[in-house]
Amino acid sequence: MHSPLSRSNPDKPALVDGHDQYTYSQVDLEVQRFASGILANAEDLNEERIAFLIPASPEYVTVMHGIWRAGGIAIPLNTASAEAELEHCLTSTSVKRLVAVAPFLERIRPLCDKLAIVLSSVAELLSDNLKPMPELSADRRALIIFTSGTTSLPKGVVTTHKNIKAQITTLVDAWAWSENDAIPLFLPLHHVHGIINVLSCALWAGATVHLMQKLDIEKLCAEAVKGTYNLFMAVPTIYVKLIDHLESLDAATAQPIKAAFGAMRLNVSGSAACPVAIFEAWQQLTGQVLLERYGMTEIGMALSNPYVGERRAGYVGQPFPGVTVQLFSEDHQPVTEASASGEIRIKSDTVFLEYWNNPKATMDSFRDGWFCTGDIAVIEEGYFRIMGRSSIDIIKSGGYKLSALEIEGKLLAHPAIAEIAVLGVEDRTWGESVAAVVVLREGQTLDIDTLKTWCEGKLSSYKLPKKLVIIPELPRNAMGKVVKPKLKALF
Ligand code: MCA
Ligand code: AMP
Repeated sequence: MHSPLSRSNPDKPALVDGHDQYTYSQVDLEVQRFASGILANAEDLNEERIAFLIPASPEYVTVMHGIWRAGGIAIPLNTASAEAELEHCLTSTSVKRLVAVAPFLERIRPLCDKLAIVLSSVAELLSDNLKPMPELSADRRALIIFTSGTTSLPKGVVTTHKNIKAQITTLVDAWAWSENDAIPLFLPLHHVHGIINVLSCALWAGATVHLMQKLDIEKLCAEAVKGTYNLFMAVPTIYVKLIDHLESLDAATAQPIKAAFGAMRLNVSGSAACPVAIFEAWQQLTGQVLLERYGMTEIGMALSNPYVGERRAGYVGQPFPGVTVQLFSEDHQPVTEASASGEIRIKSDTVFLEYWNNPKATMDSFRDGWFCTGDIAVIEEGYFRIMGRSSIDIIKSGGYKLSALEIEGKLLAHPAIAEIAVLGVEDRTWGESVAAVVVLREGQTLDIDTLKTWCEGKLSSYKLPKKLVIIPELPRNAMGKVVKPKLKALF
């Protein structure tokens, strides 16, 4: 699989960006030009890591597919990341070349200079001297996505061409993607949800992707009313925002929007638990029965409610065909008892290859060939229900996985902070929101706004605490470890 772009209908629009449309053959030609340009005198990039800082745009597709076609490993960076976070992504993967578009090109230049990375615009790398492309085996590395976890710094999740193909085809088959589909893409393009579930499935199936650089609820609703989309995929926070928006409108304005979502062939929710109240409110407003599914950066999608059949509120359904899922007890035994909980473990072609340059973390995340997700579930009447995570240090806010340890590590450097504990607290909009409990140094004061200003360049704004409580002492157990569950009561 060099470049998973549909070739069945070359004149069909693959991408729509504002008033501009790009057909499959136009996209393919740009990919070929970019792949030729980035290869320069080489015949194969041989898994060179090429990073790029590009928002949702035709250029994003050109670069991602161009790197794949030329035999490189694509590293899509988060356009909202702070410089210190980008530096970690670039140094931990020893990136030597980075591609960007304005305005990110100028923003990233000082960091590239500091790290001796060659920075290019997309335009500079488009060549009209089209070259033959290398033959790539399916087990070649193709993509690195950074994900937070129980360690303080994000890890690079490496997937191969074979993994990516399996992740795409699993969803294309299960959710009946076809070239008649049209979907809006507003999710960030440095995570599996945006990259695989929306963009790659659509381009594989020959569908049309309507690009939005940022979620714009009003524009989205206006396009929906025009009948632009028949498919919609989002995180629960976005459904909450849509519900709030619909409820803020007068009945005559809201009605066509509700009808437009109701007329789509599928609305999917994932990346975090969809509360039953949101599932029901969406159904009540639009008539759509949300399809909730469960996935993870390391495994793509694993569990899904059925496309045809009963979609159960509060449940994530059953394993996709080709994905083997087993619950395991704390002593690593398969859970056989009905309704007993256990950790979700996965075997599948969709499961990633390794954490980049981190064999210990890779080894620790597998047991007897099973990838251990750290998520706890039960099976009730044939449907999986996610009960939570084995680690309190992982926070899911608006679909982003955040590491409490990473946030604590960064904030501890603040001169007013003597001790800190970061945790996720229940929040209607974000699912969980980041909360911090702080012990101050003597004579110091602190509030959220000063903390926010201090964090600029160090931490992305969506990782910042939305709530801050100051206490004289953190509760600790006999081992000296902070007892975080006790702190939840403070919020
Ligand atoms: C934005 N803000 C947030 C978040 N997003 N705060 C907490 N959590 C968030 N997720 C803050 C910003 O820092 C900013 O704060 C303020 O909200 C407004 O920012 P803005 O960007 O305008 O917000 P938005 O456009 O409304 O963004 C909300 C969002 C976004 C659209 C829900 O968070 C998003 O796209 N989430 C999806 C993430 C995703 O795709 N996850 C998939 C990974 P201030 O004003 O103070 O600066 S999981 C995955 O891929 C697996 C495989 C799976 O299962 O899918
Ligand atoms: P990430 O590592 O960012 O890919 O996030 C993956 C994590 O998101 C999983 O390990 C789960 O904890 C969570 N997740 C994804 N989908 C769901 C869902 N439908 N319900 C509950 N949690 C989910």
